[in-house]
Amino acid sequence: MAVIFSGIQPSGNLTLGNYLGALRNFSKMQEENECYYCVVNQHAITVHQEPSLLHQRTRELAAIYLASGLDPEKATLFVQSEVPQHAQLGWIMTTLSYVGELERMTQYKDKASKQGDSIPAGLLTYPPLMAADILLYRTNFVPVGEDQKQHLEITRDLAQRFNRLYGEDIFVVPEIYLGQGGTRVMSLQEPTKKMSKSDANTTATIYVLDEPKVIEKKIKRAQTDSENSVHYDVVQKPGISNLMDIYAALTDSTHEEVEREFAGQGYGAFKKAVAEAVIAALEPIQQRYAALLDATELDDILDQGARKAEAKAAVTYQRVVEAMGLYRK
Ligand code: AQP
Repeated sequence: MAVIFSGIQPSGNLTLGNYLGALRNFSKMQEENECYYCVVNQHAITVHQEPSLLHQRTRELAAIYLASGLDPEKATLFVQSEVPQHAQLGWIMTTLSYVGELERMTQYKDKASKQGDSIPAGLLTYPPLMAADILLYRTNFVPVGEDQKQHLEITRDLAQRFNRLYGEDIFVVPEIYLGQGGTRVMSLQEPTKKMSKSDANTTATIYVLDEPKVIEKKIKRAQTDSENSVHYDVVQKPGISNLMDIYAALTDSTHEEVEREFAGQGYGAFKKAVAEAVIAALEPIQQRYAALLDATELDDILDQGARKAEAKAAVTYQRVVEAMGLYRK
């Protein structure tokens, strides 16, 4: 069985980007693999989080994981801060990282540019913590969105660097798993920018928990162009191409098939179909989510998940500290 690890930050309400880029692959993978799925709250605090909101969103995100089909009998679901080896190994991976390679990360550059003169150091050291998350479980595949490719590359570099220095088989070098299409969902209002939970412009983002009427409205108002013809061209028609990506991902079709389906129809008909496809995917999740959020079962699942994750993480961490001479007796 291959080992799978992935995480999502409780840094805002989950978006359609998080769903298509990551979440929807998770439950598919649990059938035949050993899966670890994490609420990465220590990554979320690389920018300021209001404490009560962070607490609430941690629980909400866990409920969304389950509502989207994750089965705690098959996959391990846990909260990052409840497994101490993440922060411990994160520090070790930070000591192995070079400032230059961290400064080259586009996510760092994007997020740092919004922080004025006081850039939190955690934004820079986000990738070594992510590497630790993944490497602790001897992960083979990491299902993430295309935006995380660069972080996966650095994880692979750090694993190889560590193995060269301290012992060839301590870390497994993981592969990225992009799922079909390698979807990167873009903002509905600025389609050259990725759709993000932390985008202040809420009309640019479809949230997993948005009501159908809201979804319809946001898609209707999505930025397009004046051509009124559904064809794929990311440079000239980023808005319509983004909607085509979303529709293709949800209906398992290619861009050519989407173009054929909507040939001769204007953007109005196309947007209506996109909204219907999004609603059909999200409505069942929303219904299950409501029942899960307040159930004590959710705490039991997370308690048990943390214990299972720690049992595995502790084995890798012990090998790491022994290999490095980071122990006394
Ligand atoms: N727009 C996107 N398209 C495809 N995949 C996406 N992901 C995020 N946005 C898109 C994927 O969702 C997973 C979880 O992401 P994360 O919570 O770790 O952080 P992120 O990538 O920084 O996501 P956000 O929504 O943009 O959060 P904020 O605004 O807090 O930074 C990852 O697998 C990611 O690829």
